[in-house]
Parts: sequence; C-alpha cells; structure tokens
Amino acid sequence: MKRAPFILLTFVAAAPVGAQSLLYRAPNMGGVWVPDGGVVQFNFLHRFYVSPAPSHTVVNYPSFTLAAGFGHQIALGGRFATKSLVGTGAGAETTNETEIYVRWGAIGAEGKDGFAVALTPAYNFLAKSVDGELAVDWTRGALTLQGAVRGISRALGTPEKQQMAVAGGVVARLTRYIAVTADLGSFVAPVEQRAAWSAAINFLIPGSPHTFSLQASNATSVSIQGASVGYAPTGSNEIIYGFEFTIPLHLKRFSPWFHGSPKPVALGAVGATVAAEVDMAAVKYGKDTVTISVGQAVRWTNRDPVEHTVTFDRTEPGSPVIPPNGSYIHRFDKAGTYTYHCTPHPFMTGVVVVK
Ligand SMILES: [Cu+2]
Repeated sequence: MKRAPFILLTFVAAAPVGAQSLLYRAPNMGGVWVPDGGVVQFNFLHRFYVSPAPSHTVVNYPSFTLAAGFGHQIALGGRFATKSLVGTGAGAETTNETEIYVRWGAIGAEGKDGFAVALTPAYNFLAKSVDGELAVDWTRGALTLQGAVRGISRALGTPEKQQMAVAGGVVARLTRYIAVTADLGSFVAPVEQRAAWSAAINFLIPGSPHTFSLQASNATSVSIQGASVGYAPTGSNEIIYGFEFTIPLHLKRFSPWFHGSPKPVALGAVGATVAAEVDMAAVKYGKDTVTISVGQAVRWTNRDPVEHTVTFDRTEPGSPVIPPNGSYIHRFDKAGTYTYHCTPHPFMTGVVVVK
C-alpha cells in the first residue's frame, strides 16, 4: 500500500485548519499566521528563570497573545508580558509590556508549501514605540524557514532609539505531531544587548487544535522588541526555560450558547437506500468498518460540535464539510474497499466494504 505519499498529503492538508500551530513557528518568531474571520487565537507563553544555588529563586515571565481574525487575511491582536526586558530601559517605571498589532497576511498562509509573507505594524505602549515586522516563511514538506525584518522607532535601553532588527528561524517537523525549532534575532546596529535566541520541541496534541512547546531561550517577551533582545540575568549566558500553549477559539462553536443546537442538514445522495449508519462523535467515526452491497448507501451523521468530512483516499469523491448535526449520504455503485478519513482530523479513519 502506498502509505507514505498519503500521509504526506494529509499532513499538508491538515495544517491550516484555522489554528496557529507551533509546528510551523519558532518560539521568538512572530510568524505569518492570520486567524480566519471569527477565530480568536490565545497563546499562553510562560518562561521562567531559576537563579543559581543557593537561592534557586524562580523568576516568572508570563506572556499572553490574543488575536482575532476579521477575514481578508487581517487580524487585530495584542500581547501582554510582565517583567519584560523592554521595560529595563532608562526611565521605565514598569516592566509590564503591552503591544497591539495589526497583521496582514499578504501572500500565502502558514503551513502551506511555498512562500508566505505577513506585515505586522504594532505599537508598544511600554516603549512608546511604533514598531513593525515583515515576516517571510518558506515551507516545503517537513521544513519551514522563517525570516523577519523589524523596525523599531523607540527602542528602550539602547543608545540609538531607532533600531532595525533581523531574525531567522527554522522548523523541522519530525512527525505529524512533533517538530523541533530554533531561532535567532538581533538588532542590526551594534548595541549592548545581546541577540535573542530560542530552541524548542513542539507538539500537536492529537485529536485537538492545540499545540504545545517546551522551550529554552534568553528572551523574556515575544513582542517585536522583546524578541530582538536577549536577557542576561547575571550578565552571563543564562538560559530561560518555558512552555507555550496555543488555544484557538472558534466563535461559531459557541453559537449553541445563544442559538441552541444547529438545525440538521442533509448532504449527499439524499433519497438513496441507507444500509449502514456511522456516527461521528468524540472526533472518531463510530464504526471502523461497515459492509454493504453494491447500490446501497452509507449515512454519516456528525454528533460533534466541530465540522468533519468523509474524504475517500482514492478516486471516489468525498463529502463537503459536514457541519455539527449534519449528515452525509454516499451511494456506492461499485464493489470494493473504500478507505476514508476526515480532512480536518486526518487521524479519523474508516472503511466501507462494498460487496
Ligand atoms: Cu473530523
């Protein structure tokens, strides 16, 4: 069985399902991802530094990113970080850093093969600085290369206020669920601050839109300024460890709160003789294999609050997106073994045997 090309295909197809994936982004890179309209992205990044013996004091650097998609490849987002390094500049009264940004996905999309380009103008309230980033991703199969050019109008803690920074990252996906990444970002002009770096191992949590990463870095926040400056708690090359969790919130998922259950929708060969029923629930097909006779049909019913598909692995056309409470009927006119999967959840698989 030609399994490998199929896995590769579903892998690529499974990537952009309206959720930013840490499998396509190095920890300190802003990336090119733009949430779909009606999707809110919440990223929780927590970094911490453990001071040397004997104190072993833990210093925490939590950082939140919240961004909402407005369609047309435009998102509005904000980042909030405490104990930000950006705040250690002269005259800074607080270390709480807030950055708001607009992102425009100009070309391509995160996770798609080829180039993707995004422009992110931002304002950093702590630095009182107009910042911006031009990010370019190049993806081919299991590899993503990332580059960014950053402009900063008022960099805190540097002699020259106006700064340019460059950053680069690499992501290698070892499997559909695990990737390793690293990045480096630095001001272009010679300044006292050291370059920011990070390295991470990233996981896609199976059966969910969530990704998780375990990181080592020397940067405390991932704003445009924060991701360009390395931190040195004791003046040496100290490492800050951390983790990040990405949580996409699809607003239409919450519509049952306001509108009750969605109305049933019947798709496909409505009227065909249904010989077998398969429920889709808990992100699984209820039966792995169903057996029917030539000319009979199978009905799939989506009992989940998320969309699924019935996508055949070979020549037979599959279903459109089946909404929650929707059903899909497909008639089989030829004997054979039909394997299928769900496009948004490629780990969902099933078989129809037609005799
Ligand atoms: Cu599915």
